[in-house]
Amino acid sequence: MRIGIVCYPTFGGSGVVATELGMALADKGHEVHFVTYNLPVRLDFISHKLHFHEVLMEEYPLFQYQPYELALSTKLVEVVSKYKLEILHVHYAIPHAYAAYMAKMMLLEKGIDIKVVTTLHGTDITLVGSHPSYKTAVEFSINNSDIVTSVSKSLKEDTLRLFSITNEIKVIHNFIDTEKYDLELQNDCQRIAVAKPNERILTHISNFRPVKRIKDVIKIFYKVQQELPSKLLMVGEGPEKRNAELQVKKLGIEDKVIFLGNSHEISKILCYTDVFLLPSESESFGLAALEAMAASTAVISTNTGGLPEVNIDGETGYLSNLGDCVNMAINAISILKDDEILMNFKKAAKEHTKQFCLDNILPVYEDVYNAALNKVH
Ligand code: GMT
Repeated sequence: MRIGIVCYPTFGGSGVVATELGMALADKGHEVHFVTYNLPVRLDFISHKLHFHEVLMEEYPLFQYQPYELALSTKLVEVVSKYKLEILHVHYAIPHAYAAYMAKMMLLEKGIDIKVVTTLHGTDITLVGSHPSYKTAVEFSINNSDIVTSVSKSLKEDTLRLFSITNEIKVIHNFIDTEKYDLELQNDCQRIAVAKPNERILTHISNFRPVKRIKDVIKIFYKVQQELPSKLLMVGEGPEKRNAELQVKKLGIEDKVIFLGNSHEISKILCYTDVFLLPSESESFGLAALEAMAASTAVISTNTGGLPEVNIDGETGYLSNLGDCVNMAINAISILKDDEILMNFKKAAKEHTKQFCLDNILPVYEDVYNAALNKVH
């Protein structure tokens, strides 16, 4: 198949899923064209079946905000026509589903019937999409996509609750290339570079936005390090990072918290992590938690959104109510205080990721593309 993928090219979860999916499809022989404003951060040009088309913006003094959807839909018309694409798979509804709909309409005028698959990822529905400034257009683009998928049951329920949806929504969980993490675990993990042999390692990875509750990450770790020798690795960049650094300084734990910034070496960092902290306010799925689990890491998270579909309470880690840092710290300590308990949680976490492995999920997306191609309006 010839497939166009539209996504954010940044470190956010939707861009990661879109990129990993595109690379896997190309590996399987499909022709994949990424259309976005920058090269996606996880894109590895390992296949001649992978192409990248940059959406270029024109500066003009009149524009306070540049019309990205206009440039994107124009580029989509060009790429679909030139490379005879059959499917446009857009990740994150805003503004991608809207731009894809506009491209579809323009292409119909040229006699081309491009099929649009929209995957909802989370904040495009829960935080941003349902805002009165965007809601009507987001609802319209969801209802007018050929096929709509969401990355969790919880996100599907949120979408049905927040919008008037007339289209079907198919749940396809996010996935992981488990082999990549298996390989890393077999290698020497370089744990010694970040912690002493008697110290436990806790990690948080995100884009440090308010929804991730970075303050809670530090609060939980503060309690853990009072009980057990430990280190906290903070991976990522974003608006809450400066406050987190100040909080760490104020608490006097600067020697125990390491801020690593954005990283392309997530599997290497996770391979020596004992517990992953994700106390998010909302999380449609929690791809970072799944990545941690694939690296045999127990997860301490909130029970919000789709997290209970990924992290199984008392088995792969623990779930707590939003903001209950005391409970999250108690849970983390209960896992970390004993080698055997820790080992059991790590094993269970790894085992649980098998159902999310790439080989299971990829054919589901291929079926979705075939269903879209067979759709007649
Ligand atoms: O908030 C992020 O970390 C980025 C955001 C995105 O859309 O890029 O993530 C959302 O999509 C991920 C991939 O499907 C999910 O794993 C995240 O849970 C979801 N984030 C939220 O719902 C807050």
